[in-house]
Amino acid sequence: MTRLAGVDLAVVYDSRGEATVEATVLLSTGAQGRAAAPSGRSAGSHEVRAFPEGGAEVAVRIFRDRLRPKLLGLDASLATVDQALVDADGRPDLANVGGNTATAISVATAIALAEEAHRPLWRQLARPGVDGTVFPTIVGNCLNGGRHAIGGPDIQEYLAIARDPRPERSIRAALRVHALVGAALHRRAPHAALGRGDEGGWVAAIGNVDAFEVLRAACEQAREELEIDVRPGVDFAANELLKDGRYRYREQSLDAAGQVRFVAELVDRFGLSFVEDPLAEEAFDDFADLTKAVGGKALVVGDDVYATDARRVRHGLERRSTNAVLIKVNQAGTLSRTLETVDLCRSNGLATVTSHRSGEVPDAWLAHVALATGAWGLKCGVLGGERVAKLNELLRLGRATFGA
Ligand code: 2PG
Ligand code: MG
Repeated sequence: MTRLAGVDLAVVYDSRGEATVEATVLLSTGAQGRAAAPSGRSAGSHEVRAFPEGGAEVAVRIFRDRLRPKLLGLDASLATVDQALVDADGRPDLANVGGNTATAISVATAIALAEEAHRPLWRQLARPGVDGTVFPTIVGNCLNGGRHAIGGPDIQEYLAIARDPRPERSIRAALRVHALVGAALHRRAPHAALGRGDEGGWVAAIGNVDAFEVLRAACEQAREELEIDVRPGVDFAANELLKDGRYRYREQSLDAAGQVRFVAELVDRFGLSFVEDPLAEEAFDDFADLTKAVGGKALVVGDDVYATDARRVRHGLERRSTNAVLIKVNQAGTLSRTLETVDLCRSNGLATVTSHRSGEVPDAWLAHVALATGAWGLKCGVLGGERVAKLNELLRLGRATFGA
């Protein structure tokens, strides 16, 4: 039986320059895996705690003193290691050892197991019926706002939704929209500085609705030029907009019914095909109202409302809250928990979108998680080395299927 022969954890930095953790796993057969965990900024309150009190340095100390002795010598299966991580913590939110510690060790273990089996990570994790030939739609961040930008719109993410069987085509389309959005923003204010936000999208002083017009025009141009299906999408991160029961924008403040109407109007006016977190994290019924109104023409995607937690997704299924679920490994804390949520979505007809975090690491494993889970989409940004690492990995996986 293969055993966990060595495991270590160390501090590394994410794309915001904030400390996170990286795990190294050694199996008794000699196979190794290494993975780092990312961090969110608009984190939902139902996701696991990324770090114990005190942050990444404390996480490493706790790992060395208390966690490592419980892991060494275990049967090296993902289920056993993930269960040991959860048991060692003792709390569902993993606040004692930290969700990022668990994520990094879980993913590093899966990578080591894949290496031992001489197969790619996606095949190691593949869900029943997934053969690795169906590639995800690219959900690419073109314009940043909210807590991912300084001086941008209130809405967090303006996205290009690029859909094509071949990843090199969808990635090219998302990159083209990003470039066209930048050019349009520069034309609107030729003397103003143009920056980039946490996820590599542009940051400009532009109104919430004007930004949709820029995005729509860029998508239309890219669609015509490249003959690739690319449409506008959005992540409202509405939890961040909600204050004292109202969704507050610079230009207006809306109650829940007003927010549902506003979002439905935007879907129609700008042809949005992807609408993430248009409502706050407890608003299961308001989500259902919106899905009823626009679910036939757009994906309504739950992020903070589900926090990649199977119990919350079950609650959403009962209420028909959304038709899609965002999947973030470090919201759940382990790959096993993540795959449980994915399997629940797959058996109930909910689309899944595998997602990065705003503070990312330059690892590429996320592309494999998307492919392995038959994800409808991969949301990983389009620019910045930590985002491009995932896209380039998807290109490599695409070549394995479609040839050079
Ligand atoms: C989101 C994510 C990633 P964060 O809201 O979907 O885009 O942001 O990682 O800050 O939670
Ligand atoms: Mg989100």
